Amino acid sequence: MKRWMRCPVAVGLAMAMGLTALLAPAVPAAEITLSYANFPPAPTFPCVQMERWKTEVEKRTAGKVTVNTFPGGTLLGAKEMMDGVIAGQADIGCLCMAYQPGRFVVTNATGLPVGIPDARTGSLVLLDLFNKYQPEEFSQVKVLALFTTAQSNIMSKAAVRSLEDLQGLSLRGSGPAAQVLGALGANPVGMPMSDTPEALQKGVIKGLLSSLEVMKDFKYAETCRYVTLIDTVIYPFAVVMNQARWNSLPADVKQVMEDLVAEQSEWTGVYMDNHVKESVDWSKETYQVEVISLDAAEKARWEERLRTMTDKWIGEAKAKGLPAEEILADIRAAVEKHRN
Ligand code: DTR
Repeated sequence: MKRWMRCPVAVGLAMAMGLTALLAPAVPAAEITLSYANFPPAPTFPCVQMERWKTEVEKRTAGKVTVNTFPGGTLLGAKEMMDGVIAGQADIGCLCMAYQPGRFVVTNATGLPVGIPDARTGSLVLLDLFNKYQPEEFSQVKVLALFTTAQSNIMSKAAVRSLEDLQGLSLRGSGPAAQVLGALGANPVGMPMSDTPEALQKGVIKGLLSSLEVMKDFKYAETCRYVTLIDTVIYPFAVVMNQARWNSLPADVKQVMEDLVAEQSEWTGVYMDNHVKESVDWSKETYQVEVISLDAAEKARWEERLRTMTDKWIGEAKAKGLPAEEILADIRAAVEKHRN
């Protein structure tokens, strides 16, 4: 008999351990580990949707897949996301397509003033558009989700009540939103959202044009005490996966992710729409933010200024051999189809 077997405590312990091992549910160690990069800080909507996707994938694959998330640009920054994923620096990445207007011409058409009323509708429109046109710029990745922000509005340190108040005002906006600012006579300052808090702090910009959930998530309400409702363009986002990594996944895991594409896209839109409302209420209560609405005559003046933006995009798209008018007609039809 081995020495430890003579000790009843040790024998009891060994038996208990054996029993525990037998009774323990068979939780397989994760066979697949995926890295998921994101550019803004953890509490913001692109990261909230990332954590939701991680939770669902881990649950639905019963522990076979583990997703390690990297918010705040810790793995890839805003503008290196697509190339970083293609190069395999991250398996998955979340990118704002408006930050690279010339690269994502088809999907960025959703960022024109085409009347997308909310993020849920925008997300479903974007998905339809992608499925129909399968743009070339995504040929090296697998798309896992597509969603948009809610409409953009002005957040500013000083009140903007008319077009005159906006002239020459340095406001931050990227891609189509920067074009909106330019057309309205503001001084557009282009930068990703992740660089905006510092620029606002330093006074380089006097406000921004974006969806209003950022008033709470980035605490912009602390510095921007005015919101001017203009309900203009949305920003489109994509979540993409390295193609070789996708190809290497077993069929059952792929199926879980395929099933999630439309679900996750719509979930994110709905989350965004609800969160915008919470953020505006929070900003009014916490910082007495004033929400300014334009009257019909003033609004008409603003809209008039935006007419040329779509024409400019049509020219660019046609130069790339894209069926520009058809794309716009498809977007407008999809808005009517998905609108609540
Ligand atoms: N409106 C776009 C995208 C955007 C909206 N909310 C967030 C939060 C975190 C990152 C990006 C965004 C923008 O202004 O960049």
